[in-house]
Amino acid sequence: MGRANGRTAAIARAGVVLLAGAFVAACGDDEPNAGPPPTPAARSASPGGSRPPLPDLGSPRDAATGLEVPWGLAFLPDGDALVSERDNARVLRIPAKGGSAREVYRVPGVVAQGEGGLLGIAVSPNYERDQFVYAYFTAASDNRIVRFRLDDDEPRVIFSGIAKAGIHNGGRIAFGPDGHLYVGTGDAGNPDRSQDRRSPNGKILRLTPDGEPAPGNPAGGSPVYSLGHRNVQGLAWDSDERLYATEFGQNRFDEVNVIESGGNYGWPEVEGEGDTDDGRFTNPVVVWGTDESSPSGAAVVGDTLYVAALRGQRLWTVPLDDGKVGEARDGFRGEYGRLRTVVTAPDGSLWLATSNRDGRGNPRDGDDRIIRFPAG
Ligand SMILES: [Ca+2]
Repeated sequence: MGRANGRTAAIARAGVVLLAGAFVAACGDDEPNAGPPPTPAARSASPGGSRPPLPDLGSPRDAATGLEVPWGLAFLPDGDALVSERDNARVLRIPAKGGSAREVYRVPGVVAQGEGGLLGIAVSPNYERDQFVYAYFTAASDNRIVRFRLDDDEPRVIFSGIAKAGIHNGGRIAFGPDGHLYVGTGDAGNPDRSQDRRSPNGKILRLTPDGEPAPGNPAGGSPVYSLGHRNVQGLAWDSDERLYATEFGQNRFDEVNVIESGGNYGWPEVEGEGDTDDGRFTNPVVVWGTDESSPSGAAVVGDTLYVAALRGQRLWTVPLDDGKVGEARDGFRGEYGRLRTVVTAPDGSLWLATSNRDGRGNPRDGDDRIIRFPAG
């Protein structure tokens, strides 16, 4: 499937760049409360009853407060949430019906430094049968992925050797609709890794639930699914099983990419939209100025992509239409501070995690928090 979305995407980019120009001065990290009131997302105008209702962004409720740098968020089949805390390596369980979060696991061997620590978390799609939980974390020597049961002391390392650094550790993991585990990694400060097909850094990896290269990957026996990424921390699929990934830019442009198997997304040759070198590189479908976004988490509900922005301190809402994107709109600008993660729950609600205790934010009372927006 090609990127037949040029015109719409170009319009979206024009809109976003315009927004960027207007708001850059007011919305840096130093002014977390700047900006007008949040803009609730428009309800889906899609005809037909098959689309799930969009979450009601006008009805926020705290699902958990008093957290410390929540990073990964995933749901158990009963609707309870698991959240990982970056710096203290805890996994907490948040009851679906409300109530306080309680520690259910602590991942051994986590070395939290800079942006590294306990990062993404995922729940096995066969959890009712195998009870497996997956976590991506920064260890003493590398970034790695482990699998464990909540009542099991010893996690099993299923993938290791992802270079680590104080920055650009990637860390998002999520099971795709094909049942394989997708992993967003970063260049760990060495951009050359992103174009090196032998390196797991600066890639999206696709693994079996046992951590092996998934069958059907572009190069047999390789975990690499796509390359040329700088630092991927958001992964989400639409109803047609298209994968969207968010990525931090360096100085100028953050990106949303539609990920194709074997695609090369340009870093470090290209940041944002640029010369594709006769089709060798794939351009993003959305670009933002880094002040506007620094996009970490991503989620899709129906035909809408939500992106949680750290430095931009807002929730982006991007309409999707059969692989094309409409104009991105933002909400909650500065209201909750830095936003790390956004995930759709089994009941259709949208959960949003702050990151104000990560050393770059201004914590409010109750931070960090996870905010739940009910299905509309
Ligand atoms: Ca790119």
